[in-house]
Order: sequence, then structure tokens, then C-alpha cells
Amino acid sequence: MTDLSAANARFGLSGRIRFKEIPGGLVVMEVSNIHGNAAIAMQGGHVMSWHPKSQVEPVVWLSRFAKFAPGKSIRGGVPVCWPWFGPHPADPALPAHGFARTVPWEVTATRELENGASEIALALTETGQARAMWPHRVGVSLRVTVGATLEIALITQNRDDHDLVIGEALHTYFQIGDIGDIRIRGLEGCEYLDKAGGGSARRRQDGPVVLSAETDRIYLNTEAECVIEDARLQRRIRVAKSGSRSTVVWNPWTAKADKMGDFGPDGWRRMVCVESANAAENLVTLVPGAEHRLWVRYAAEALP
Ligand code: TA6
Repeated sequence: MTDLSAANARFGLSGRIRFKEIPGGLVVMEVSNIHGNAAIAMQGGHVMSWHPKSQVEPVVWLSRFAKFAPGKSIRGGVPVCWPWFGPHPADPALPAHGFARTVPWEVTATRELENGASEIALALTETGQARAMWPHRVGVSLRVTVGATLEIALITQNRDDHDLVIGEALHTYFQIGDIGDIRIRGLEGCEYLDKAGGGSARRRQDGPVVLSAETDRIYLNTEAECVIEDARLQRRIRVAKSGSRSTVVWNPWTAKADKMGDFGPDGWRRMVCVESANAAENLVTLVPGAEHRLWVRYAAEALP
């Protein structure tokens, strides 16, 4: 567990980066600079929120009913899904989306960039719990840049003597005016696996993505930038990426959100996940010594 005073002494940037403990015992880094604010939980290296000054509403959504407890995934923000995406391919007893998002990470560096943005480096700490689930020698780190845009890089280094196969995602929840009032561009013509209702049919996207029921789609073999057009908030959110061949679009809709218990009565209407991933047939194989970087950049701008 992070020692608050030591963390603040070593990595705090007066007035711009500080660590605090929130109810439930998680340690959170608060970032506040000329461009806006963000919060990053040390558990999972989890960017919980991002609110650029240019926007009336936050860009990254965090459920008002999220549970903040050790070992429990946080509903909202940018969960780091790693080293597998979705259910574990062989052992259903293992946690969905891997373990990276529910184990401790530690800050390894903080700095202020010339443009006033804050750059934070974090590393997943080696634990017996993690090795028990995934007995490989690997380095996993995050580089988060909080500025007028939000950039996140998830970096995996194979430090073992055999190939590693990785599934991963930055499983980002974006704040929107209303799920019935958005369109997502950038995936036109892409093939996707339709996972809604537990299925896995392979389909092709026709036109922009419009959501009117539970939506859970893994778009395959696409490196395209996506744009969430939000008529209610009169803004669009650009989701640029590299090192990612899959894009997941998810909204649980009412029944599934109620079952999950941490969306609240209508939280699901105010969010959409557009996740930059490597999943299904897009898994990443890392040979010994190789490094893989999944990178995203989020930007919000007024609709013209
Ligand atoms: O990315 C979509 C998805 O795989 C959905 O199937 C749903 O399970 C969602 O992730 C959230 O998963 P979580 O384990 O965070 O509740």
C-alpha cells in the first residue's frame, strides 16, 4: 500500500499532483493543472476521471455508485484490462479482463511538461497474487499525460524466455449527454463480434454506430480513430489510438446495468465505452525481449 507522505514527498508536484486516501482505503493521485483535472487510483493504475477545463462536463465517466475497495474493479474511468480481455480463455475462475486493474501499481515518475501538462509513469508491482494467475516474467507500465488531451500508453515488455500472448484494453468509459443521442463514427464497414446477450455472431458495421439496446461489440482489425458525436452535449470526443487492432463498443443498457449494481438508476444512459484493445483474433504475441505499446489520445471539442 502506498505510504502517502513518502509518495507526496517523492512524486508530489506542489499544487498540481498530490496523493490522498479515499473512503474504502484506496490511494488516489489528484492531478490539477492549467489544462484541467484528473484522478488516478494506485490500484490498477486506474485513471478514474478526466475533466479538461475546455469542457462543462467531464470527458471520462465515473459512476456515482462506483465501489472503491481493495481488489474490486472501479465502475468507470479507464480500467486496464490485461493480460487477457473478457473471460479467461481457459479458467472461468480467474477474473474477467485479467488482474491488472485490481492489483497495486506504483508511481515511478512524475513531471510537468513545458506546455503545463502533467506526465505520470506507473508500473504494475510484482505480487504473488499476480504471478499465481500468470506465471511469466514481464514488465507492465503506464504513461499518462494529463493536458488539453488525455494520453495513455500501456506498455508490456516480455522479460521471459518464451513467447507471451497478450489480450488487453484501455476500457474507457466516456461521459455523454444521453445514450440515445450519440453516434460513433470510424467503424463503418468493420467486421465485429456481436457479444450482446452472450452471443458471438460475426457481423459488419453499416454506417455510424447508433445504440438502442444492450451493445457489446468487438470490432476487429481496425486501427481507425473513432469519434463520439454527442448531440445533447454539443461536443465530439476523438478516440485516437495506435498499437491496437480491436475497438470495443459497450453499453449494458438497463437490465444488465441493474444487475451489475454499480451504475445507479440511470447511469448507463450517461456513458458509452469505446475501448482500444487487442482482443479475440487480434491478440498480441511478444517474443522474448520484445515490447508492445498500446497508446490512446482522447480529445473533446465543440460540435461545429
Ligand atoms: O468491454 C465490454 C465488456 O467485456 C462487457 O462484456 C462487460 O462485461 C464489460 O466489459 C464490463 O465488464 P466488468 O468486468 O468491468 O463489469
